[in-house]
Amino acid sequence: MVNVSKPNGSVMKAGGPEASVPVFFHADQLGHQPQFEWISGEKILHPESSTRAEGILGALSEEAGLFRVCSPEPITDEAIRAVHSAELLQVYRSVEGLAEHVTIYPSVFPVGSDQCFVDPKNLWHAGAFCLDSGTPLHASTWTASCWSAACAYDGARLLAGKRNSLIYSLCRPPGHHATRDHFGGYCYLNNVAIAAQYLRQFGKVAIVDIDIHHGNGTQSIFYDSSEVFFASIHGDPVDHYPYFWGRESEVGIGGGRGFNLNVPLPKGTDGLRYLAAVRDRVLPAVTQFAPDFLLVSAGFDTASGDPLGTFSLVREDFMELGKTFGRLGYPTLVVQEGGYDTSDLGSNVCGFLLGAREALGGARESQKR
Ligand code: SP5
Ligand code: ZN
Repeated sequence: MVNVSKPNGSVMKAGGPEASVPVFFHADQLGHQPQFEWISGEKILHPESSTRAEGILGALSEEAGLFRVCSPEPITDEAIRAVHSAELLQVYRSVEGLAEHVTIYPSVFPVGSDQCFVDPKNLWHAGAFCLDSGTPLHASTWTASCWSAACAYDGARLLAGKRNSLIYSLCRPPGHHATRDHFGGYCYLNNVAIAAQYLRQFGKVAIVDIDIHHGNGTQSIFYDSSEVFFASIHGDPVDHYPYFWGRESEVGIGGGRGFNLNVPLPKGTDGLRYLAAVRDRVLPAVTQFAPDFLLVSAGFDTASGDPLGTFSLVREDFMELGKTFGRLGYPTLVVQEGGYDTSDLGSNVCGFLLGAREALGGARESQKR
């Protein structure tokens, strides 16, 4: 993978602006197929369908030669345990043996009791590890989640190897709502946090979360850290999931104070206002932190027409957003999060990545001069 032969026989250096963008994905991520969820008592078809990933793959494959799909290595327990508790992993493993027709929606939550008895092997206790009613457990959930995390982890390993300046991890199920010991928001393992934990041995890591939903899981995992900077730009939690987190006043704690930035935006935010907020509020904080690596927790549910969203970004906005991050010139790993309008998702992801690729190429050229 060091050198890539061009059709005309000349050789270009992999990782240069012309090289194809590695895309990490494994087919077993498709096995997790949540059927429905409840929102305010209403039963709806589950938005986090496996066709999301298929749509993204389809759109990327239409850009002849610009992307190449790579299968990740299986992820180790150790890499996952750098982020998650052994008890949470035990819950997932307990579900693995269930019959195909069984799906667990926890329904009893020991809220406010830190003294209660919790057995992670007893699935009646799964509510002790659960944030909401939209994140069901099925026998296939653990395998799919491990491959999803493996995509982020292998993306991080490749990024650290400095062979590529832009890598895309097609993670699904998503990850940014999962905390050290809770699943929720369709997320089981926090993919971007697992990548960040790996990369921090090589330098400072900035995570920018552009999903419309605040990345409460990622925030909580790095809340006391000054080595991992977390910025999230999202729908105001007053009327956007996850409701309880994402306010501007959440700035980090202890040594991590000042290393957490939340930028809530109102319902109906359009591309222009969104991009202005990124430019004026997110970028200055990221450049001041001066990371060695940039991880983008990339949700596309800010798109116009998204069934869960309230914003109205279009493909051109995502391309501009990609350019905005690419111009910073940091080695960049893009980790897939939400985005539920399956007709536009692939095109929006593609626009974002092409924008980032083009701008990173330009940034590298100007660094050489
Ligand atoms: C990864 C990710 O994007 N997770 C999102 C989880 C959101 N779950 C609850 C969504 C409730 C939204 N209700 C708004 C309905 C608008 N018609
Ligand atoms: Zn989201």
